[in-house]
Amino acid sequence: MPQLLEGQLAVILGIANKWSIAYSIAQAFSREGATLLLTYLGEHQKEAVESLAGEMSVAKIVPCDVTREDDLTALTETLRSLGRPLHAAVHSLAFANREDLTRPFVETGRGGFLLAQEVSAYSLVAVARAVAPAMTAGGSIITLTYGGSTRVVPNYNVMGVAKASLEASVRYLASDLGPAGIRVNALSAGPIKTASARAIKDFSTVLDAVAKRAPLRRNTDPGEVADAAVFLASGLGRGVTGNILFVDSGMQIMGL
Ligand code: 0WD
Repeated sequence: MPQLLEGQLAVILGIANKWSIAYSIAQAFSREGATLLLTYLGEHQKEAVESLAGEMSVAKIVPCDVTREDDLTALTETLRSLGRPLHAAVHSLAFANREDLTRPFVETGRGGFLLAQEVSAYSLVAVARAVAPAMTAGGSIITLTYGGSTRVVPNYNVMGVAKASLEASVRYLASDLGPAGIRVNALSAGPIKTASARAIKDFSTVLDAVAKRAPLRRNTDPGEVADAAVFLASGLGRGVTGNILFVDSGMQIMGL
């Protein structure tokens, strides 16, 4: 079988450990022939990302805290220094205070609200601005979202509002960057057991509900999300931009 991303360069933000959705995407991109630039958040994640990178084709591993403009400027510089066009960028990260994912949404303070927006939504705008100059032959920017953006999911709270903002940002970015041949899309994944997901109170009841009620009667495998990311990054997705693609066992169509 021909590799779908042969000869491509992709930057992947958001690998924290082997359970991260970004790690599954990195593995799928690598399987399809892409060379990767990986980023990590803070020294504590550096070692983990370096050891996970071992089995993949990785050009460079660099630090990037998306709340730091210096880090984003350095990312642009690193991409420039590689001297080849960037084809894809994966933004697979989010953050909210744990207390905002456990108490009623109405209790959300200003600081927690703004923090979730900054890290989980605004960062896509900042990352798009940082990587777009390297996408000289067009490209694909992919972010990760969740259906809690449009429907109330218990305890998702401030993150649901941030994901709504993220999804709207996808549409505005797609409109801005489309003329340069850069596509911007989101994958809306079903719930997956990762470190971030464990911060959400009673997350296992959400997993149970999906397994019982989703059309496919099972939860989402990160590999399924990764394969959809390959589609969006590859030429097969060339006509798709500004879209929210659900990879959630069909859960989003269900009323009750
Ligand atoms: O059920 C799930 N797990 C779903 C996740 C369902 C649908 C969507 N998603 C989304 C998440 O909201 C997120 O956008 O997928 C994306 C990836 O999440 P994940 O793979 O579930 O979580 P995780 O492995 O924890 O990766 C998120 C990482 C952070 O991990 P930590 O553990 O440090 O919070 O996001 C990164 C960090 O590596 N991150 C940052 N990266 C750069 N700068 C920042 C930051 N400021 N903050 C967090």
